[in-house]
Amino acid sequence: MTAPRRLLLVNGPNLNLLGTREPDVYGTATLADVESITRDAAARHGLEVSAVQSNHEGVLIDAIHDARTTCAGIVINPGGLTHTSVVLRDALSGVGLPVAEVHISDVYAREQFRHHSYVRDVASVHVVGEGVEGYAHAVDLLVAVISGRAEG
Ligand code: CA2
Repeated sequence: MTAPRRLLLVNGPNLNLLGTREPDVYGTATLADVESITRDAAARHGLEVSAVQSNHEGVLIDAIHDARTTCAGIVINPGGLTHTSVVLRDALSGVGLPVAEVHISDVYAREQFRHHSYVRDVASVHVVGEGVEGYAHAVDLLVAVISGRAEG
């Protein structure tokens, strides 16, 4: 069966507030900008994007489960769930799709509690501290992983 020509973009809790507060940490781009940057990057590879942002863990998990049969890979910024959620990690590893973990800020230059990610070792791509353009970089790296899997 040929792989779906679609990526799932997941943004976790509070990322709907992008562009409204903390510009020194997260910049001034909005969630709509992030979605459009990701769609443009995916389009350069001939891929479409389904985007979900939610402040509710279960909504994110349902979207990840749905991607199992409809998407070739997942780009995710889990927000604060990065540092707390075994449930989200289990959903990502459960669907078995290639995952790119993105953080807008450099989490390793911030508080110690942001240094641990439950998602890290179920993701094959990691982009940290590149601002919202990091989503485009993550798409490029994820497409390379997907192409490698298809050939292998
Ligand atoms: O740097 C990132 O992308 C983070 O995933 C963002 C999360 C944070 O908990 C992670 O440690 C790093 C927070 C997202 C909240 O975003 C806001 C944006 C603007 C105003 C308030 C919150």
